[in-house]
Amino acid sequence: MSVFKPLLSVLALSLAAPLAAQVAGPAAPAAAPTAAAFTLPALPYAPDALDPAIDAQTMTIHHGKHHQAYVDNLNKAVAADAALKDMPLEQLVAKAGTLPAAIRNNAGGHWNHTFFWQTMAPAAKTGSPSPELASAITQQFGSMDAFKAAFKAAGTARFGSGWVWLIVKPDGGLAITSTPNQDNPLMDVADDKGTPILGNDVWEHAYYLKYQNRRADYLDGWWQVVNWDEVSRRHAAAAKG
Ligand code: MN3
Repeated sequence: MSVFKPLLSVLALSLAAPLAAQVAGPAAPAAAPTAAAFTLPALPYAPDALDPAIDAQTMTIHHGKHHQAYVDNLNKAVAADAALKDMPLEQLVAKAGTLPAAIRNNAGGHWNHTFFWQTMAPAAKTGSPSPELASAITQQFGSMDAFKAAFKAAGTARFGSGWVWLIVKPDGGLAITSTPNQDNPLMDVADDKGTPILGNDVWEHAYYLKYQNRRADYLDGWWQVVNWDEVSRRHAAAAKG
């Protein structure tokens, strides 16, 4: 019987672990029931891999300092409230408008940046929009160029800090929207709700070291590193409902 025990626990772990965790690598040791702390995900590429669209120093500080701070501050805020201690990130985001500002800002910051890293890729590995996504973009915006122009316009028009998004609306159609601070379209407080499939961070910390005040140039350069394979995957998942 003892021979089968290790096999059984491996099987139990792999059944319990989320698919993403299994794909990412060996299963982590089972977490203690009380340790629900959020952690900084590793960048899916080297910090200099998005250069010249985004320089290595910006990536290192953005991921290692800014994103880390959202994670740390989210853990602090959640630890202060027993009712929120074990709530998944997606739920904190969905009800952000009913929660303290520290939770709204830092849960948003953690979700948004995790999404941001995943939806970018080195220029040689971005793939291209799936036929379904390309057709949906053309149908909604007229052409890929018109879509990019509208996305850039929304990004430059965002006053102060925030994000610009391409979302799948509840009716399945595409829309461009922008949110302030670390809000996102999954939040109850969003003006335009939907599932983000692409998003760009237009906080100055995302571009200032390389582009200074030229946010429009950052928005132009960023298309080189949009991970179209991942955006297409997310489009397919969201459009399926
Ligand atoms: Mn940021």
